[in-house]
Amino acid sequence: MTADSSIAAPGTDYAATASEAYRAALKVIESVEPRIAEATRQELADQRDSLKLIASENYASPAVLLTMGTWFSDKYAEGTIGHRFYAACQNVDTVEALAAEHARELFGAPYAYAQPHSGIDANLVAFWAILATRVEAPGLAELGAKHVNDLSEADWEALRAKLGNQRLLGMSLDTGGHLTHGFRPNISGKMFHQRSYGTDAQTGLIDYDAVRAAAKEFKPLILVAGYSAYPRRVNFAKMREIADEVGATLMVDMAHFAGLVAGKVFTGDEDPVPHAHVTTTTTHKSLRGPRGGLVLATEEYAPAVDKGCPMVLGGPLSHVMAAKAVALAEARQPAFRDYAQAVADNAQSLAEGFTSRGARLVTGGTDNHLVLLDVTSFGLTGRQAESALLDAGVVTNRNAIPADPNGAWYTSGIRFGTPALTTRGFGAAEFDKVAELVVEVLSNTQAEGTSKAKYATADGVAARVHAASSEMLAANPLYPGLTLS
Ligand code: DSN
Repeated sequence: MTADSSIAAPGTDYAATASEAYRAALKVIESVEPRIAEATRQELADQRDSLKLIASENYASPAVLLTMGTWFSDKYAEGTIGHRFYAACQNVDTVEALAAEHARELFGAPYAYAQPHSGIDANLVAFWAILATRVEAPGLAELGAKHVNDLSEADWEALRAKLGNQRLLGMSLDTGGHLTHGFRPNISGKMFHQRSYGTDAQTGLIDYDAVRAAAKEFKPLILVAGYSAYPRRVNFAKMREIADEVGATLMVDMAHFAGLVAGKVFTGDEDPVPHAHVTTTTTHKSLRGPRGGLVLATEEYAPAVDKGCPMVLGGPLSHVMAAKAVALAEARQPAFRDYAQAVADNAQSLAEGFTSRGARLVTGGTDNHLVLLDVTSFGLTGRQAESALLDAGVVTNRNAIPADPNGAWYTSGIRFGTPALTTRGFGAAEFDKVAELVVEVLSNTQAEGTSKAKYATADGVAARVHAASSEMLAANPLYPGLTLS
């Protein structure tokens, strides 16, 4: 592992201390439910021995992981800092205030809210805060006692009418947007009148003139920018201009690339925080923290965001907020900038590794942390490619590509991300080798008949690729020095 991307930095006995802590923890778990202790050991072994290329995953430091395993988990603390619905929240106040302070300082945001349990929760807080700030919405209780799953389309129509027929314009799922950006089966596509903007059919890039035209015609209350599977940077200054032209609130979901913002790889027009009214993120992807969410906001939206609980959230996960504070403190260290730059550089190397071997990438390349490979040129669906790669110890996820002929289940793409293996110390040479191994698997795999799921890989290929990747993984160990026995 290179010193620059290390997650095992502080103290020479760090690995030994973490080993001791985990051995003790596993011993305690074993005494109650040995199968959970065993699964926990096995998960580490499996993660150590696979090429983790899922763009939304990473490896948090032992400091972050250990912070989650405490008695803060036992505390209820609904409310906000200094104003709780439960007694004895003084230590939770300390934790939440520190997480928010680190987030404000790291991202240069006027206000930060550390309670969301996930990215979806962060987006829900943002939606309701924007509605609460901009629309005088009557209470949802008016809909009566129906369970939300029982609402008919007519009920949703009535609900939208009560909320003032509000509109949301976000990036379409097949061009890289997220479910929560207005996808029809998601709550965001139910509670709002939604419309999507896509990407240019030739280049695969966001066409800002087309976004502007859609915004002018549709006049959304909320313009959502951000993505889960778009391999390029976004000009958030332009997005803000468009939002201002139509009187929309600009909400940016930076869940995928928050680490590149924190690490100052994305600056100026590419840094969403100074441009967006509300910015949401997860903390566990490129930001390399615990599983959870954050909301950043301007002064105007802060009071409504601060009501995330009880508006849409229950009791905060105080143990996770504590871990967010630790992870954000790590991300404020100079080494995190080196890490973030390496994530972006490594994605370039991976992309070039693919294109130089004749593979087709959506948009032709990348300038962020992810690469979207179109596997139709290998005669495969995303599902077949994902399974064949997994057989060889390469962990990826299938993903739709623009106008995907195979839909969102089978898909025609594989999404690769560099944050996790960069944490292990992989550099440009290793990522080029990763591209070579992936191409070796896919070019030796064939669809079986007309099935979109069945496939066959030539004998010996998976084992050969797994052996080659194991060598690279051994040279860049996960949690170096950490031993469980
Ligand atoms: N599941 C996340 C991802 O993989 O991008 C988004 O929610």
